[in-house]
Amino acid sequence: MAAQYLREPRTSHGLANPRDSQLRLVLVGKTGAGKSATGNSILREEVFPSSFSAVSITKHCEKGSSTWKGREVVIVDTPGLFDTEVPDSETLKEITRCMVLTSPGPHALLLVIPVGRYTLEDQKATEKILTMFGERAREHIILLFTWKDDLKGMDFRDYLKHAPTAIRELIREFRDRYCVFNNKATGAEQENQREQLLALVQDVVDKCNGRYYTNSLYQKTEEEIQKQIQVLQEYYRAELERVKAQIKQELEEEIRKLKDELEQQKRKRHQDRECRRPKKMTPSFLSLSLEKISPLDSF
Ligand SMILES: Nc1nc2c(ncn2[C@@H]2O[C@H](COP(=O)(O)OP(=O)(O)OP(=O)(O)O)[C@@H](O)[C@H]2O)c(=O)[nH]1
Ligand SMILES: [Mg+2]
Repeated sequence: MAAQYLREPRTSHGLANPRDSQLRLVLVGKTGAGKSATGNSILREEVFPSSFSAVSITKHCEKGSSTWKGREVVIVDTPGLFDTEVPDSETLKEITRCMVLTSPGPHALLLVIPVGRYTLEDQKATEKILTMFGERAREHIILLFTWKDDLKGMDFRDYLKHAPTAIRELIREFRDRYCVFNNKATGAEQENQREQLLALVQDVVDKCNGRYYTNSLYQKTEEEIQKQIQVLQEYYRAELERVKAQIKQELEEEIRKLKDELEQQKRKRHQDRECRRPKKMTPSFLSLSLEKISPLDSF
C-alpha cells in the first residue's frame, strides 16, 4: 500500500469542511485485546459491545463520537481484523468499511495490546497490522496497553523492565508513544487516561504537521464519497426546485379561484342592489297611471 499524506480537504464551496476539526482514531488489535472497551472508555459511554469471550465480539467496524477541547473525536472500533485466522477477503471487506468510516484518513491508529497477555498470536497479529498499513502508517501508531488494573498499582515502567522482549521492542520502535488504560476505571481515573491519550494523539498530529494517514485506497474511498455527496446534493437541489414550483402553482391556482369567487360575489351584490332600487317614474308610466285614474272613466 503506497501511503501518502494529505492535508484536510476543503469543500468546493469554500467553507471549512466540518471534518477539518475532527480527530479520527481507529482501534486495531487482536480479538479480545480490549478494543471496544477502550473505545467506550474514550467515549465515556457504552457505545461498542464488549465482553469476555473466546470468539470475536465485534463483527463489523462501528463508529462512535465524542468531543474534546471543542473538536469532534471520531472512534472506529474494528473486529479482530488482523487475527491470523481471519481470511484476507474478510479483512479486506472490513478495511474498506473502516476506510469509509474514517475517510479521508485517521489521525491515529491505536494498536491495542493487553498488558501481561501478549502472546505469540498477539505478536503475529501486530506484525500483520504493521504490514497491512505500511511503513508510513507508523508515525500515526500509538500503542494502547489495556488491563492496567492487572498491574495492581505497579508502575508501568517497572512492569516494562520484566515485560516480554516483543513488548519492549514495540515501545522502542514507537518511541515511547504509548498509553496505559484500565478500562474498568470510572470518574477521575477514566478522565485522566482519556486526557493523556488525546493529548498524545494531538502530539502525533502536531508532529505530522496536521496531516492524517492516508493511502491510495483512502483516496479512492474519499473520491467516491465526494461523488456520492455531489449526486445527493444535485438530487436534493432538483427536488427542492420541483417542490417550490409545485407550491407556486398550487398557490396561483388558489389565488385564481379566490379572485373568481370575489368577482362572482361582486356581480351578485350588484344585481341585488339593482333589484332593490325603486323604479323611476318615467313620463309614459305617468301617462299610463293618469289614464287609469281619468275622471272620464267614472262616466
Ligand atoms: N479488567 C479489565 N478488563 C478489560 C480491560 N479491557 C478490556 N477488558 C475486558 O476484556 C474483554 C474483552 O474486551 P473487548 O473490548 O470486548 O475486546 P475486543 O478487542 O473488542 O474484542 P473483539 O471485539 O472480540 O475483537 C471484556 O470482558 C472487557 O471488559 C481492562 O483494562 N481491564
Ligand atoms: Mg470488540
